[in-house]
Amino acid sequence: MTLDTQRLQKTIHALLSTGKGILAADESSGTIKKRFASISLESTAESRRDYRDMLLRSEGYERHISGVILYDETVDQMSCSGHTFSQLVFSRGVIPGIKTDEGKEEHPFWGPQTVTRGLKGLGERLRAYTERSKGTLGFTKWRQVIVVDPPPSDGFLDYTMHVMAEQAAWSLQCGFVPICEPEILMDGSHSLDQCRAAIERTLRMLYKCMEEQHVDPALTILKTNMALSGKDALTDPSATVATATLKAFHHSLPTTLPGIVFLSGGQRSPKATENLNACALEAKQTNAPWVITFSYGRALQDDALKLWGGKAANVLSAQAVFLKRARLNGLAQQGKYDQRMEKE
Ligand code: 5MM
Repeated sequence: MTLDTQRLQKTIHALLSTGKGILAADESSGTIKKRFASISLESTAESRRDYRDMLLRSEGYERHISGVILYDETVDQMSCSGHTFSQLVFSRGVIPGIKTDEGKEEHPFWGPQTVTRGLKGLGERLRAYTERSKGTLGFTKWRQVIVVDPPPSDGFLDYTMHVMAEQAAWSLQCGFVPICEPEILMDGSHSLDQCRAAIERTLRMLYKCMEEQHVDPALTILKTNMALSGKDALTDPSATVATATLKAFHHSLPTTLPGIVFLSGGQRSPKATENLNACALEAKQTNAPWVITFSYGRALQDDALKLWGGKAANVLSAQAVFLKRARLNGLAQQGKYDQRMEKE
């Protein structure tokens, strides 16, 4: 198989540009319904279009955002700009990508762990995405969630990371940079150290599976979480988070991996920014060979969603809040964020 390595590397380089990160706007139908319920808005094709229109037509977001992860419906949905969303994003010099997993399913014996589905017919779906987006999509994203306590079994990690590696292989073959997202969940009352151990075990397994399937990590991006205590203990100091997170990465990641993009996982927006800043500084101090940046969903969107509230009259103020979060995270990516900036 011959890969278009040059195109893949160009996409990786653009996605990992200094001062920029990725917007995760790939909420599935069930998730966006929940998000809209929090502002008492019904989730319809029209309300979803209006919401994504608000975000993706913000003036100047391309200064801080290098890529946007889209959901199936959004790829060729018409935005109010008269272009499809994938074309709209692309026209701003931002790379659109697509969530390729089809969500999680219970396994008869592995509960509470669940297994991500979506491999069946993936090659065909990817080729269709190229057509549907008129060739604008540059990357894919596949997410597997992992519960920390009780700890995942080796068999579960082996199976799910093999599936993740296989979707990466299909993505590369179809010309997309695979963003692989093992998300160690914050839910529960586990300690930060239990989380760190789960990150290390999962990532070691992921790159072992990639090796077995001839997937070159240099052509992929990792999306994962920081080492954090469970949601019941959200007071972890940023410096502790950064030390544990980078330690886990140094113990488990290949040096050829180009970059890591963090998910926010339920952290409050300013905390996610503060922790990213600490991780960026720790990465420099420990000579980490990877670019480290953000690929937040909630931590970029929460404030804007609340302010928008489904009302056209609030679009400009919601866009301003979204831009502020994107800008502050862009600064945090460079280790230049200060909490006082929240008040500016
Ligand atoms: C935006 O949320 C994404 C979609 O989740 P579902 O498939 O459950 O609807 C999710 O994949 C997202 O890309 C990551 O979890 C990062 O989002 P957060 O909110 O954790 O930063």
